[in-house]
Formats: sequence, C-alpha cells, structure tokens
Amino acid sequence: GTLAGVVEYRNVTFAYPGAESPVLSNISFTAQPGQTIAIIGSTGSGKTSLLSLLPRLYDPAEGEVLLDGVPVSRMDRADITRRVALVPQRPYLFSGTIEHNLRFGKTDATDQELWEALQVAQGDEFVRAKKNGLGSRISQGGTNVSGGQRQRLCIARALVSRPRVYLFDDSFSALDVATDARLRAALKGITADATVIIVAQRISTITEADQILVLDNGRIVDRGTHQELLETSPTYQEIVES
Ligand code: DUT
Ligand code: MG
Repeated sequence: GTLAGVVEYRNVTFAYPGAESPVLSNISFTAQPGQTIAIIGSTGSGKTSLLSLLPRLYDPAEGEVLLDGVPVSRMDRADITRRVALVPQRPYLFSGTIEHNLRFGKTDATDQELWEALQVAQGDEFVRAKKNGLGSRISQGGTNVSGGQRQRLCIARALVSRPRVYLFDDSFSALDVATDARLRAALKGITADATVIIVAQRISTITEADQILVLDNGRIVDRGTHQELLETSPTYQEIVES
C-alpha cells in the first residue's frame, strides 16, 4: 500500500496575527514519503513560518495545508503531533532527565530505541560520558547543555517519536561540516520512507535533496534539484556563492 506522510501546501498565503502584509504568498508544493525537500532562502524569507503551518502553530489566511489529502485544519492536533515531528530552530529542552526529554513524544520507547536515536543524532557520546547517562538532569530550558548538544537531543527526540513527517528547521547548521555529514548519512536509514523537509543555511546540507524550494520574501521563486538550480536560478547561485 501507499506510505502515509504526503504533505501538500496548496496556494498558501499567511500573515501573522495583526500584521498587514503576508509573510508567505501563494506557496504550493508537494512532499512525498521517501523524499527530502529542502527550503533555502535569506533570513526573514519565511522558512520557519512555512514549516509552522503544518503542525498548526498558525493557520493560513488562504489556501490549504494537507496531510495525506486531509486539510490539517480539520485534523485533531494530537493526530498531527503523532504524525509530524518539528525540530524547531531554537530547540527546547524540558527540565527533567535526558530520558524524559527523549521520550516526550513516545513514552513507551525502549532504552535501545533512545540510544539508537542518539547515535543517529550524533549525541550518544556526550550522553554516555555523563555520569548518570540517560538519567542525567537537564535544567530548565536546557541551559546546562551546549547549543549543539541541545540540538542533537531535539533531533533524537524527533527520531524517537517515529513520525511520518520530519521538519528540521535549521537543525544542522550549528554542527561542524563533518558531523553534519555523518548525521545526515545516519538519518537516511531511519527516515528512508518518511517525508523529510529540511530548512538549511549550508548548501552542502541539501545538495542531495529531491527538490529544493528557493524562498524569497515569502514566495517560492525557484525550485528544482541542486544541479537544475545552479543552471537556472540566479537567487540560488547567489546563495551558493555567499
Ligand atoms: N515574523 C513575524 N512574527 C513572528 C515570526 C516572524 O512577524 O512571530 C516575521 C519576521 C520575518 C517574517 O515573518 O519578516 C519571516 O520570518 P521567518 O522566521 O519565517 O523567516 P526565516 O526565513 O525562518 O528566517 P531565518 O533564516 O532568520 O530563520
Ligand atoms: Mg527561521
């Protein structure tokens, strides 16, 4: 049968509450299970806003966001959360243990699943090095772990929840190039039949994406593979050269 996790944005226009002008205009794209879709664009171009509409942090003014053909506006929030994992640009940890943080979306995950997720997220070593391992305490907001460690724990948390759709908002740019490459290679296996949407800063993170959407001022100005965009998109060329 068909794998669940088809994401479709259909003519989506969105303005923040109280704002006069939209931050996203007429956004349309489809992401299929097994695919990686990358979103690139300058700061303020609307990448985070675009992702936020799928888990319904906000609802669009016009158009529709669909998950497996059903508008998310008609779905139960819990149902969306079960199927879509968002790793936010500013990853957040809860006060509690590392284990609590990892099990957040899936309380029945086994320890082995937690370690596997940590391994993929390149976070197993630092957790293993802690005296209490998975039982180590995270302070409120996760201030006792580094930014990179926090990011890896949040990636691991998303992996533990085994969603159909992964949204990574700039989740790899704080990692050094080698760790980024290792993480994405490991990620491929675990997300093979899921739908992956990645917001990225670094071109090397997204060269293998099935499709790259180039966002400029809330609009998709170009789309294609890395190679296609190199040949056709001045905006993409600018990003590559910057
Ligand atoms: N914006 C708001 N309210 C918010 C968040 C963002 O008005 O709560 C505005 C700021 C910006 C536009 O929306 O003009 C797009 O912001 P977004 O965060 O989506 O941009 P980005 O592409 O994710 O930028 P960055 O690369 O800095 O993360
Ligand atoms: Mg952003």
